[in-house]
Amino acid sequence: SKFASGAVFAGALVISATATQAADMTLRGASLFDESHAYTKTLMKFGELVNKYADTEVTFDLRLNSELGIEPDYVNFLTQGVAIDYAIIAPSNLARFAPAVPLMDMPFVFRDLEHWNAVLSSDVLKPLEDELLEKADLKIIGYAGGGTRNLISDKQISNLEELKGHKMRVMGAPIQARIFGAASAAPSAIAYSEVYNAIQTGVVSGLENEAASLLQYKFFEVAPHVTLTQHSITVRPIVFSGKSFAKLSPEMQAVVLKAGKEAGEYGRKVESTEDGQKLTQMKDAKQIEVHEFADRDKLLAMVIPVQKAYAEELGATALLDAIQAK
Ligand code: MAV
Repeated sequence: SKFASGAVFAGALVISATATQAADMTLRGASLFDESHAYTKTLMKFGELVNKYADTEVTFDLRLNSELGIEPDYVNFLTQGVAIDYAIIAPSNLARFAPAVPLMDMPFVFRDLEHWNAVLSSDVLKPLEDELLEKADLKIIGYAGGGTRNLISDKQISNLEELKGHKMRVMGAPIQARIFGAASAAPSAIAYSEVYNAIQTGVVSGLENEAASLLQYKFFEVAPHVTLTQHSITVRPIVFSGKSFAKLSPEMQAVVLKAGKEAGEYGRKVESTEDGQKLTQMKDAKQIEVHEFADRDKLLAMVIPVQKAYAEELGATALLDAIQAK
């Protein structure tokens, strides 16, 4: 399997000090991908920036390629303060702890890259950050992302008729299934690490994902059709364990916050630039066939009432309005 199962080991943040020597610190992180993915580049940049701003040397132990499992595993680790200190977690993977957080990556919430950037550069998401800190003891220290999520399927889908009843994997947040259900597909929540096999064995006919992740996990081997629904622009919160954060000195806390914010900005530039290039690369290599989607406006009209209902259920209507007003 391409994914390791989530190994559990305790004690991530390690601080040792002797009488003669300043504290020497190690921070451990986890990534789903290798160094070529903007996801990992963001986390590596975070480490670099911490060392640029800190007075003492920090050792970064970043575990790549799902060595420590997938994002739902990372969430468990971070909230308990074991195994790792920081990671990137898709908002939809935070639903279990903070149900309103998946408003951040709800399909069709952003009009375009400019809107997405305006939201992530503002403090409009602050109420969601507060909810996450309060309910899960997780601190969002920056926002990366910027890949566009499209449909990836084992058959051609170019219009609503072809989308009808399409069995597709979605992320575990209930809003993801509701949106794609409203769009007339047949969504089911499956762990990211199981998706390739689920398509290969015919459990589902596809998923939705960004170009960089499609390339890295070679989903095109089992699902070579990409449909440009452009339903999401990826939001990647850089999440720090509240338990680990509390152990840092006030100076180091300030450094972590500054480095997280800047690493997020860096990651956004990298991923939004690489996204189109990676799609073209796979197209040129004949690994994928790219299709336009004819009925995007109709799709939008079908899902907007679901977005509104979801926000209302969570008492987050004002927040959704504020996001849309950006
Ligand atoms: C993508 O590869 C990433 O955005 C990652 O954060 C998600 O967990 C994953 O998709 C997914 O769809 O579960």
